[in-house]
Amino acid sequence: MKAIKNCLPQNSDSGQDSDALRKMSEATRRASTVIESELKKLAEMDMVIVVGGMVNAGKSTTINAIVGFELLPEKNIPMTLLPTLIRHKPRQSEPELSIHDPQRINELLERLRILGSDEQASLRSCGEPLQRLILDGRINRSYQGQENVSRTLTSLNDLFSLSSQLGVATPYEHYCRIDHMPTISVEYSILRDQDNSGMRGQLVLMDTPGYNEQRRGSLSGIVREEVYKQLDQASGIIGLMDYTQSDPQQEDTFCEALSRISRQSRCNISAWVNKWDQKNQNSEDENQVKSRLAGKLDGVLTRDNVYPVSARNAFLANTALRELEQNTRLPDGDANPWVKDFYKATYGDSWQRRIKGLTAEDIQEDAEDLLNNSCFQQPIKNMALFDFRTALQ
Ligand SMILES: Nc1nc2c(ncn2[C@@H]2O[C@H](COP(=O)(O)OP(=O)(O)OP(=O)(O)O)[C@@H](O)[C@H]2O)c(=O)[nH]1
Ligand SMILES: [Mg+2]
Repeated sequence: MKAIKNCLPQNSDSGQDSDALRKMSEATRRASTVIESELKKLAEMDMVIVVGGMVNAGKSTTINAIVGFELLPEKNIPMTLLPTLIRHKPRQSEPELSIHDPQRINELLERLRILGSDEQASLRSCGEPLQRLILDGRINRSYQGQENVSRTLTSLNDLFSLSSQLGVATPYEHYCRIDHMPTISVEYSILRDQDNSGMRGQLVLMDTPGYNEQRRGSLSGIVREEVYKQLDQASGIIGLMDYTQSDPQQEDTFCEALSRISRQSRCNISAWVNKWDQKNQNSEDENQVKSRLAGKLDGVLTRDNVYPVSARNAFLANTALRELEQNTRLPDGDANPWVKDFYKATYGDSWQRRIKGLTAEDIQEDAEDLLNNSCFQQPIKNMALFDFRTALQ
């Protein structure tokens, strides 16, 4: 606008008029190029949905389930330390991991290599991939394929955890900035058959460390602060609750955090109650869970935004369905432990006897049942609808 005002005609002389008009049309062209590029940026803007919750709630498993690949490290011990972005890229079947400024991590590896003999002993007790990385490896700018991506992320998380315990300075804060986080691009298997033409941006999920993550050493105390201050850039938050968590205070603490966030930001919040496969006749039913959480999160969400889910079964089913679609059979169970877990979740403890004679079509049908029973599809549908249709309104 300023550019246009500055070249408005100052007097009525005709030579000067045509000169002024030429300048004006030039300024208008420049202004419209700027507007066009801003609109393009808006249209391509990422829609970030943060998956948050306490340690071990199943945050990484939830994202692996959506993606249909075992990409993010998940274990029954505190695992995720580095927040990680997973971007849905239609038609990209091979996951690709990008690491921002890898030289900062390579400098950390150098610092570990010159530690004294006591610390070197702790290095020898860590997992083999990390030991090899510390001994003579380096981190690259990008990694392709499920195995490389998963191994690299596990090593990176272990590297930051070990460095923190040894009191070695890490570039942790740098990697907590949303534009510096390790980022995986891949097509989410759960959105594969969706019509993407109406999308106004790219859907991105953020895996986070547990809200109560407290690793000893140089990172203790800063993890939560660094990660949660990124939330003002989120379009939505999935608050993951652990159905099997027996300490109600854990849930209260995270609900208070969600209430605080909801007062500060306008983002859409839903609560997913994970590990629903552990429900039995004596435990809380769906109605009770919804009422309890909607009560605790009054003003943040309603009963309709509380979803009991089994991320583990959704992960197993989605991964099996993707394999069956691509290779018409499941891979060897000895080399791929998830396959045995899938059979066990689908056919029970006597799975070895029950899978004899089953065709690929039978297994596909049973995997679809497992996915339906994981109750995962409804919240996914709502999340995608919210994200693509309303985030920019
Ligand atoms: N039974 C059952 N176990 C689950 C489910 N989802 C995750 N788990 C298990 O819970 C444990 C923790 O899962 P993760 O996905 O690593 O949890 P997280 O919240 O990412 O944990 P941190 O990164 O350490 O904070 C693993 O042993 C998972 O296999 C589920 O739906 N049902
Ligand atoms: Mg995790």
